[in-house]
Amino acid sequence: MKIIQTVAIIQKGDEILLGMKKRGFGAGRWNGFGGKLKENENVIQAAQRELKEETGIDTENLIEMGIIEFEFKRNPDILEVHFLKGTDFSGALVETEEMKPAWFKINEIPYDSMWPDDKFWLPLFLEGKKFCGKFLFDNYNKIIKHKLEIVDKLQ
Ligand code: 6OG
Repeated sequence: MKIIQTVAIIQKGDEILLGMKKRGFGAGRWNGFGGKLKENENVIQAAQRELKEETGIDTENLIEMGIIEFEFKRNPDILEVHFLKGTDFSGALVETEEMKPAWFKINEIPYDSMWPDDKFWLPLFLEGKKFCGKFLFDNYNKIIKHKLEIVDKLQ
């Protein structure tokens, strides 16, 4: 089954907002905010809703920057993750049951405590480049193979 998910990252000047995932898939890793699409939701709507649920903030200007398909050996599901960037937000940032938010300087991103794919696509994302890719994981820590390309337009 293909499961569509979102990851939203706010970029303000030379800092980005990440959250430490406290439970569920990817717990113990810093990541952007997001989750699965609900029925009748598009990617932007799901990303806005998840960002609000996980941080308390609202954003109106999310832009889709990349799409990556993730496969995990011994797991038939494909995760199609859409990565979105926001540059503005309103409301108060709070810690929630799912995420502990923190701002990171772009040259101090905690890649060692993030999903291993992030060091490949996040630099492109930060430079404003759009990307598409596929990653195959052996387990949840090791990438066996990957393909990542810069594109003019996402499909
Ligand atoms: P829930 O299933 O807890 O949301 N996600 C990934 N994020 C990154 N950076 N790399 C990956 O590589 C990921 N796989 C999934 C999508 C899970 C959250 O984790 C993201 C969702 O925001 C494999 O609702």
